[in-house]
Amino acid sequence: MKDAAPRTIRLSEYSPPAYLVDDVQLTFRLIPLATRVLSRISFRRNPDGDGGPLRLDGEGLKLISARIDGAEVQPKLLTDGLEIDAPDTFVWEAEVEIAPQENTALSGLYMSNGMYCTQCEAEGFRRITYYPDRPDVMAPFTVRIESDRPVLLSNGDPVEQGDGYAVWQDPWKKPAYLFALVAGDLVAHSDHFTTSDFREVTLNIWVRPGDEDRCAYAMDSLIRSMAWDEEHYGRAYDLDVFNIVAVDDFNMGAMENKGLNIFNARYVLASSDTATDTDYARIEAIIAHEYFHNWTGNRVTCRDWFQLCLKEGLTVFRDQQFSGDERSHAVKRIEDVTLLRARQFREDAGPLAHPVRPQSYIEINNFYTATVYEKGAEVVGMLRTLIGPDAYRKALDLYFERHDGQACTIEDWLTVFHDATGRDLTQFALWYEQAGTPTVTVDSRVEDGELLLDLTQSIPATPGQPDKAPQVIPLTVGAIARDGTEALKTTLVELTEAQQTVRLPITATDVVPSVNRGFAAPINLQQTLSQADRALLLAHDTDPFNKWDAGRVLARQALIAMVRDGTASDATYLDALAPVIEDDTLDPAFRALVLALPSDDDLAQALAAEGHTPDPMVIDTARSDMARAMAERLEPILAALYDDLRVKGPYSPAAVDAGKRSLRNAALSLLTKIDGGARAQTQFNTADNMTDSVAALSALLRNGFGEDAANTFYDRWQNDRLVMDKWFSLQVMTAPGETGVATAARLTEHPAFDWKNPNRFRSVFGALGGNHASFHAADGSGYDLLADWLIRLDPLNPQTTARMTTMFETWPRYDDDRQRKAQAALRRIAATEGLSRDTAEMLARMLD
Ligand code: B3K
Ligand code: ZN
Repeated sequence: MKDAAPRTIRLSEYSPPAYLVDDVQLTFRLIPLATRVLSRISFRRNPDGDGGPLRLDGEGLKLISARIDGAEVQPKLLTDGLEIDAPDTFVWEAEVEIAPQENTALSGLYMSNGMYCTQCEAEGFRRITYYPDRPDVMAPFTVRIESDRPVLLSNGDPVEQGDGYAVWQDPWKKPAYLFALVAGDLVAHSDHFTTSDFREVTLNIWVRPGDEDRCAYAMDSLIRSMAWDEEHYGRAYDLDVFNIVAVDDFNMGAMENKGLNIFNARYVLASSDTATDTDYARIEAIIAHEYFHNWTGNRVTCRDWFQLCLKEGLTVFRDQQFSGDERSHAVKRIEDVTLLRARQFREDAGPLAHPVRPQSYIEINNFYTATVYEKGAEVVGMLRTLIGPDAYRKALDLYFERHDGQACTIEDWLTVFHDATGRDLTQFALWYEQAGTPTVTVDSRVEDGELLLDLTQSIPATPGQPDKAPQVIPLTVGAIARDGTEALKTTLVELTEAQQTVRLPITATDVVPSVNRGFAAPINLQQTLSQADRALLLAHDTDPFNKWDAGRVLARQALIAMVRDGTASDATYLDALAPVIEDDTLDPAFRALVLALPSDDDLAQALAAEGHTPDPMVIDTARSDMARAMAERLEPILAALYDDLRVKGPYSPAAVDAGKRSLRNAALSLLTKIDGGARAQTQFNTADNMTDSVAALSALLRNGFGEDAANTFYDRWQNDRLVMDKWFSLQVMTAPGETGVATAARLTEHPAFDWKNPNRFRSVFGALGGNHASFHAADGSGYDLLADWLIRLDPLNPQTTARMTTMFETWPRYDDDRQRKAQAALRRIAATEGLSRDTAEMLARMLD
């Protein structure tokens, strides 16, 4: 089906709906190629609307019949819906036909391995029936499903079921994007939860038969999330049943449909032999995230899609708090910031930069971005830092009390904070409006027993926003004296001007300032510190984030010197690293992060920010040389860690054991550079869990002796789809130099490369994007291979195609030749006949 002519939607043009909906009743007669959807919808004219006819969204629907108050009508059919004059209150009844079996876009009602399932956010409901498919139209839904499948699910609570049918009722008003339906041959892993208001809730995780023994961790995460939300936000669950369904074909991670979360199977299913510690942590975070949406997203939803960060930024912030509480705040913060810098700072620095609340879009699915999610979460975190945890809780209580059942805006959100604290947030609101990562420069000196900081802030120009006003930047500042003691405890400084000087009392005469502790503000910090200053912070900073970051800056500077000047790896960095790595009072998970080098892409980003043109092969070589130098310099420590940190006893995914494995495997990765692969091979042969197995296989592959292990891994796991995704992605990601392109091309020929499955497609091409030297291969072959496959995928699955074009977003960083090749690849995709609106918008933004 061809998209209608692309239209730009603007926040400034928002107008309330002409009609509101009081009640929705749907009947589904499920048939793969001819499903009938019968709707009975009670409409009422919106007193705040601007009059006009009834306009319903609809896409690819075959209208069988339509009635208004029982009388047959002939609405005017448009390419993207229908229109008809209607009275002030009336009942609309329609019957439409759709073909879920032919729905390869995975938006609306589609089929995955014989199971019917839905994905409606953002605008998939209009592919199911005619409806005002916008989040500010909210209604209770009753859904009857007729099908031969044994398990029939929809939102809310079950009210009736019999042979071949089931009826579900969701009493809570919701927008259509939260609608869900599932019908399939499924089995449940069940449990229960009693809420703080004594509601007995049945919890079910529905999976394909055979997968039921891999649900325990997701269930455990769900129960912990439910308890956490009660304790920390006073939010209890509000239905008698909470269902989660795992689906193999899914465009993203998961979806928070009311009472019926639908998940990509990879974020539900886990067992120690098939899932890594990282998989477990992601499952925990995503289960929590979708559950937390029940209040931040569902009970309080968004007025329009420009307000997406209202639910996503807040819910990401909440899931980050949860994971920090469940595991380690320091480790979680470092991981989150690493991701923020890798994805969001990268987005902010390129052609796709946009504000946390964008001003316009063509396809809203293109704005489920790192900026909306991750920077959106940072903005919530900054509000909390500025007003403190107690005022934050008070504001959130007011938010839920005032806006329960409503579709809200960022203005509503900020007004709540203003009303709860009396604080003027006019300048703070710029965080939602201005794109770009602020740069803060810090010059410091000690004068009369005080630390003086000269601070400046500037925000780079981004597409459509040449000039920026100064923002409110909460900077958390401490200081460490030369003897390693703390000379200033963490103090909050509010930077509001382009230039500002602050004075802080300190207890020593010679100190190193520790600025932006905990990464309180999402900024690029430019602070002139010597290597010795950074080494002091790495050794002694009491703030774990800045302790880690001091090491990271040393590593980055050393690597950049290697890349630019061809210098040898830096002794100061390696010397500073040793005592931290062997300090067993420090959490092993933290030490593993200290040991990790910035990625090739991070280094390219850093070089570009300093005005240099990154050369991917030179970067890759430098990073590999540095890893070898680390291994040589730290060998005795690494070898001892490797031997001592072996986890005994049965596998547990909990943070303590996972942390030990992460440090031990970080040591293994370095040691494999110099031990000929002996340890990795032994570990691969004897591993009793997937974390150790994947770590060993990666180390072997990265160093060129992984071929046999990869084959053994394949033989063992060829029938397990989630593990096979790892097999595909590991080979591409670890392929040395530019060879990842050939590896990816070869793997696309493999019989198990089911390119229509988004997980499998991403396992090869997402991994290619993660292999910097290969994707940016000098001959352009990485760009061409990706372009070929995106052209192939686009007609089937525009959303996943459009999302994967972001692998090209950094093209302006590179040399002229690579730029030309990347642009040529992008133009070739853009010139494809019948290209989707999704992909066309992304290409236009990247090429303009
Ligand atoms: N809200 C969904 C994302 C929907 C993406 C639509 N393209 C999952 C989440 O953020 O929880
Ligand atoms: Zn979300």
